[in-house]
This record gives sequence, C-alpha cells and structure tokens, in this order.
Amino acid sequence: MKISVIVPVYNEVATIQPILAKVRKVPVDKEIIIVDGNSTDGTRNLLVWEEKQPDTQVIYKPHRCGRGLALKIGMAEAQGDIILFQDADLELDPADYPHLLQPFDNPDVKVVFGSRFLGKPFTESKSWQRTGNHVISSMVNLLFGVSLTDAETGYQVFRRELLDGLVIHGDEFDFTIELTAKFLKKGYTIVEVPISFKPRTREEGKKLHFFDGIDSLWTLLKYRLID
Ligand SMILES: Nc1nc2c(ncn2[C@@H]2O[C@H](COP(=O)(O)OP(=O)(O)O)[C@@H](O)[C@H]2O)c(=O)[nH]1
Ligand SMILES: [Mg+2]
Repeated sequence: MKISVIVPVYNEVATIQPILAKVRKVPVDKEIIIVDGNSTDGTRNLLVWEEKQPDTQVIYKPHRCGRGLALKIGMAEAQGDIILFQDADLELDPADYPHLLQPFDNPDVKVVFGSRFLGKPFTESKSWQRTGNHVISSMVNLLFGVSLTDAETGYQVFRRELLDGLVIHGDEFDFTIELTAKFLKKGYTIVEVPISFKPRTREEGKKLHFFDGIDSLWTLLKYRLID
C-alpha cells in the first residue's frame, strides 16, 4: 500500500524542514508531493533542496493559491493507493500515520479521519477554535446523521479511487468541510481515530481565521442541499 502525502505550503520557513523529516521517518511506502502557493519568506529556497530527495516532488505555483487548490493540484499528481494531507506546520504529528492507516487493512474502509478531540473531554480546551470546531462538527452530525468529533481535521485520509468523479469547488480552507460533506453525501462511512495535536498561535504562523469557520458553516449548508 503506497501513501501519497500531499503537503500544502505557504510561508512555513521555520517548520517545513522539521515536518518533512518527521514524515520521512514514518516507516511506510510513500511519495511526498509539496505544493507551494508562492511563498515569499524563504520557504522556496528550502524546497529546492527538499526536491532533490527521490521520494519528493515540489510544485511551485507562480501566484498565491489557497490550501484547497494546493491540495487539488497535489491530488492530480498522486500515484499512491491512499491520499493523506499533511500541513507544513507542526500541529499534527506524522507519528500518527500508522494509526490513521491501520483501519485500511479492512478493504471496506474507504475514509479515515484523525480526530483531535476523540476521547478528550470538551472542557480540556477553551479556545474559540475548539468551540468553532465543535459547532461545525455538531452541524455536520445534524445534517448528515453521523457522530463525528472532528469534521474539519487536517488528517483526512482516503483511498485514491474515491477521487474518480469527485469535484471539490473550495480553493481555500473551505475545501476541508466540502470534502467531508461530499464523502458523507456519497454514503461513505468515516472512521475516526484519535491523534495528537499541538495548536500553534497566529504569531507562530497560523493562517486560519474566525471568518473561515463561518465560511465552513455556509459551505456545509450549501453542499447538504446541492452537489
Ligand atoms: N499553498 C497554500 N498553502 C496554505 C495557504 N494557507 C495556508 N496554507 C498551508 O495550509 C496548512 C494549514 O495552515 P494553518 O494556518 O496551520 O491552518 P489550520 O491548521 O487549518 O488551522 C499549512 O501547511 C499552511 O502552510 C495558502 O494560501 N496556500
Ligand atoms: Mg495548522
């Protein structure tokens, strides 16, 4: 089973090398596809070195492209059996890959999400991001009759064959919830496994904003109603 690890990057000069080192340490057969949305902070100079590695391909976009578009560009190049998205910050830990991949031993499993919140009490985190995630997951559960704990996780892992005929419109952070909605609409069961999570601050480079959460709710309603 080969894994296509797709890495969307925008101005991650401090973390791109450490995260790639962590990805390469995981003992699974994989290809790494990095899509840079025209970084201006020196990330590109580092990517020039990274692409010398035989397992790594870098796509440089000449203009800014959002996280969603970067993922779509990466998926179009993917050759693996399983698609896995890896953000270029250090919030999610590649050491969790074996847990994320284990459910695919069952041929009926098509989609696995890594949940930042599964098995942890809601009171553990008080941030607005945690509350926002809870609101969005609750809305997904209500609209689709499921019981997910982290519908907006970065670790959305799935068989590449699911890309056949799949159209995702969102080019920004709305990509994630649109993908979740479309998997559920197609009737796929999403298996959740717990993952570790180290949230970063805006000062450390976080690019997700409150407004992206509002956008997600709107996107969710839209794709519950239309395709
Ligand atoms: N190509 C590209 N990647 C982006 C863009 N914005 C964010 N990213 C990447 O997407 C990932 C997630 O960004 P982050 O700010 O941590 O958002 P969060 O983890 O969803 O809260 C990181 O690897 C970012 O570098 C963008 O406009 N273009
Ligand atoms: Mg992040």
